[in-house]
Amino acid sequence: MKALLIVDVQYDFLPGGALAVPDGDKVIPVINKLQKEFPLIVATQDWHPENHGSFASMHEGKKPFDKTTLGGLDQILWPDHCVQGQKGAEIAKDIDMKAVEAVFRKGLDPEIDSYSGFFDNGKKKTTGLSDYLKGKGVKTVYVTGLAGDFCVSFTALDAISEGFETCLVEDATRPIDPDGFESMKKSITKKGGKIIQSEDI
Ligand code: VGL
Ligand code: ZN
Repeated sequence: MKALLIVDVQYDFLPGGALAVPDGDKVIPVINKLQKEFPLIVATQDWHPENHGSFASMHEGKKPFDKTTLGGLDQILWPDHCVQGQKGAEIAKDIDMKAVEAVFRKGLDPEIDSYSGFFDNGKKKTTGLSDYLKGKGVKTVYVTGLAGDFCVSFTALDAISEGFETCLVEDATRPIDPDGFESMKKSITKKGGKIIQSEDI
């Protein structure tokens, strides 16, 4: 059994959003077209309280993309984004949600960031995604969405650690930083994941 994971296709990651990913909207038609190939489709949603510790606005004298530590981990500071209940946190209406069986929210704890759809960045708490997929008999996951170098890649790495055969669908994602994405793709292949194109599915 295979599952499609649609990571964080939310307005704040699309052009015009608070943390816009260049060409982020280009992933939408690719993801919608892929959906028909999958018996199980799951989405994730970055869902921060307004005082989230990953926001530069919470740290005096810091600006977005500065570095700090949060909960003992290295942390990039972001513009305020995906604030619970705000428009920017909504999953883009152009993503076809009819066949999406569940949405896993992450990033709720103000004290720690959560890039992966499976665990927070300290691997302290699970979102429940791994057990959910295993309970459905999923063996292979295909990871899509935004941003390629952060939440998509961290989700893929955790999927590998959780024992799933893992494919990152390159044309169904876009990165914030292309160089960062190149090194994340190398980490994924080194751990046994695959980088594929949607036409390979
Ligand atoms: C993301 C940075 C901060 C993502 C979420 O979805 O890739 N990136 N929060
Ligand atoms: Zn976030």
